[in-house]
Amino acid sequence: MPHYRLYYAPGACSLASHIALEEIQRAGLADYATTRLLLPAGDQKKPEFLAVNPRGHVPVLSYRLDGKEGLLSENLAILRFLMRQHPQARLLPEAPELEARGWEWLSWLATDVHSYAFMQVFYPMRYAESLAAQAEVEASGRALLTRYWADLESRLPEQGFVFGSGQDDGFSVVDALLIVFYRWAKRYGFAPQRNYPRWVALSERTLARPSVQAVFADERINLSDRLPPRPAHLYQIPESD
Ligand SMILES: N[C@@H](CCC(=O)N[C@@H](CS)C(=O)NCC(=O)O)C(=O)O
Repeated sequence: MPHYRLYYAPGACSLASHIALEEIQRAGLADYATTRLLLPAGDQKKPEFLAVNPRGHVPVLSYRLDGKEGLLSENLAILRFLMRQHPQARLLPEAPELEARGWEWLSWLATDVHSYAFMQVFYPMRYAESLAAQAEVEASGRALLTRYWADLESRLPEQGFVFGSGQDDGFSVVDALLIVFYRWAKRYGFAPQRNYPRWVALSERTLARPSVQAVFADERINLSDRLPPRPAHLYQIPESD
């Protein structure tokens, strides 16, 4: 049986790959172990992890294929690899148009929502030097996210998962990635429960799923745990001489 190892950080974007692996394991298709990194402690910049991923990011998947060990980074690449290796896990619909719709969701979430908007909120010190400029960067990220949440809400179904109908319940990696952002939105004060009833209902369905409950328990996270301190010490701009 295939065996994987996922390098993850609690509640990070790696949560989606973690849920995908748990779905695969529960379907009896492979098993996996995990290595936990704590981002606020700077584990991702330590030499032992940089040897695994020199970019210093989670997730990373370690796998064995045709007798060779491999390492794969980038959340979407990992999800794609797992889908190809385990089509029976039905991590996305097979029909070309629906599959493309799934990638439309995944790429928007990974690029616009995560890398473009949330990064401004998480790490304004990477974009600007003075505290006032950093506050503007953070406000820009928040304004973008507020627009994105309205867009997201307008595209979600009233019932079921994003691909909610079909012969099984339609749970997919789109729902797995969406729960990452729902948790972040709650923790960063966007109060989805006030404005986005479809997103709240979808997230509740996702959270009730046994694989998701198991992964939340394993990562020791919930929807309202404390925000990590800003790891400013990792990203200080060098003093000029
Ligand atoms: N492009 C990467 C981004 C991964 C990423 O930003 N991971 C974050 C956690 S959500 C991380 O490891 N951050 C550590 C850091 O930036 O120091 C992917 O999609 O996998």
